[in-house]
Amino acid sequence: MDRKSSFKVLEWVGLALWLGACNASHSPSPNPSAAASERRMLALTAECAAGSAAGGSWVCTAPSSTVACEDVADLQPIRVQAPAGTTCDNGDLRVTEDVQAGSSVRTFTVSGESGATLCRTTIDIVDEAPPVLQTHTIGLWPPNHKFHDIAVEDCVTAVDACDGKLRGEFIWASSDEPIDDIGDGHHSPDIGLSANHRTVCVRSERQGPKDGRVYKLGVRVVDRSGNAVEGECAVIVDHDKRGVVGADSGEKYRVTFANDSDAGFGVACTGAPDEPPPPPPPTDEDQPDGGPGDEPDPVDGGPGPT
Ligand SMILES: [Ca+2]
Ligand SMILES: [Ca+2]
Repeated sequence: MDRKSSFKVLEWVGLALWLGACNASHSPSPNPSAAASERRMLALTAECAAGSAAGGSWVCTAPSSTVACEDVADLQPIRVQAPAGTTCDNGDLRVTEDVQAGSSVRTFTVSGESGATLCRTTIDIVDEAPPVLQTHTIGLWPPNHKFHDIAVEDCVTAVDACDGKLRGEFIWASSDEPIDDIGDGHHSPDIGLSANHRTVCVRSERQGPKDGRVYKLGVRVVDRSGNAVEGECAVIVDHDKRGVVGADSGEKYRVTFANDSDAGFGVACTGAPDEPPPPPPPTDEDQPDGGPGDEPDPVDGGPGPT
């Protein structure tokens, strides 16, 4: 009598969970360590099939030659047939999995109680669905004109049914206030991008006479099969802490990051001034004629600065 039992191949299917803290003072970013433990465990089983295998070898038959990642959990067991004269016992079957790097074809090996291989079968586990994004809202405070680094994982949480190695990058950023206008401290630029496109820096400031600043950051996340999804998150600088929260006043400008030559690429995100920039050096007109700092007056039409 067959003993009805099954043996599971435990497979960690990637749920890439990108969560991280940023340096915002009241960011609602979830706890990264808690999120990192959220993974879904899938199982594949092997069971003895009725009848004997043709020939003198054991035969393993996969429940399907191809399956989408999200359907792996619903797969039926691998069917195992023993050669004529041999008894298949569910209780003896062991299943192991071999994943070739760069391939979605998984080889499943069924072994007997002694560990000797009985047979193998393959399943092509395909990923045709892009990751799913959950976007976050990030708050910056105080509006002291400092840059804050925002990583892709601060901006979005990406989950993919198949893939634990997702690639994410920023593709654009925008602001609902001009770079330099009334009551904003006159610092510029306000948006920068790291060399690997995985961190954007935005300046924590807003115009005094307005209703708070809202940056938006565009991201693209791609899984190893090339399935891509785009999303955006908001970075908000409230006007004050007396109840005037940052309101989206509509996009005033946008910086795209498609090419290294785009505005915003390569802008240093560190060393932002805490105080307004120093006044320009005195010009010749500020010096008394013939005084120690006086330079000869330029000749109209002469060579300009090089
Ligand atoms: Ca500015
Ligand atoms: Ca606004």
